[in-house]
Amino acid sequence: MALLTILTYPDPRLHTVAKPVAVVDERIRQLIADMTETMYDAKGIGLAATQVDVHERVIVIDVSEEHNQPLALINPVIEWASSDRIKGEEGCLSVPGIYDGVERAHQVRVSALDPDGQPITIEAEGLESICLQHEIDHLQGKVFVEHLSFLKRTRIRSKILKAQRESQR
Ligand code: GNR
Ligand code: NI
Repeated sequence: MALLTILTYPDPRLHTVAKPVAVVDERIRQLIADMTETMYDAKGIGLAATQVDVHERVIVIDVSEEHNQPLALINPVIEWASSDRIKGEEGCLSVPGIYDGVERAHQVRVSALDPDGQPITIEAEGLESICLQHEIDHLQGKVFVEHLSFLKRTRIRSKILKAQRESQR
C-alpha cells in the first residue's frame, strides 16, 4: 500500500481526459488499494485516478458514516440521471479549503466494472449520487469549480495560488 500525491487546482493535469481501462488486472487492483488508502488518509469521501495523476477511468468512493464501505468503480458510465436536481455544498481534495453549492441530478444509475472485472450497476441518490457525479467529472478533466461562475473560479484560483506562494516562503 502507498499514499499517492493529490494534484491541486489549477494544475493543468487535472484537465486530462482519462482513458478506459482495457484489462482489470493486479496493476489496477493495486491502484485501487492505493487510491482508497489515499482517500481515507485525506478524509475524503471520494477520489478519482485523475487526482493522483493516473489518467485511467478508476474512482473510489465511501459515503458511509463509519468510513468502512469503500466502493471502487472501473470505467464508470452514467447510464441515467434524473431530471430532478439537488444542490449540495461541495468540496474537493484538489481544491483545498473551498466549498460551494453545485446543482446536480438527484438520482443516477451508474454502470461500471468492479475490481474483479465483473459488471455492476449502482443506483444512487443524495450524497452518493453527488459524489459519483463529482468523481466521474474528474475523469472527464472537470473540477467542481467549473460548475461555478467565472468570477468565483477566478477568485478561487487566485486564493489557492496565493496560499501556495505563502507556503513556499
Ligand atoms: O471529500 C470530498 N467531499 C465531497 C463533498 C461534497 C461533494 C463532493 C465531495 S468529493 C470530495 C473528495 C474529492 O475531491 N473527490 O474528487
Ligand atoms: Ni474532487
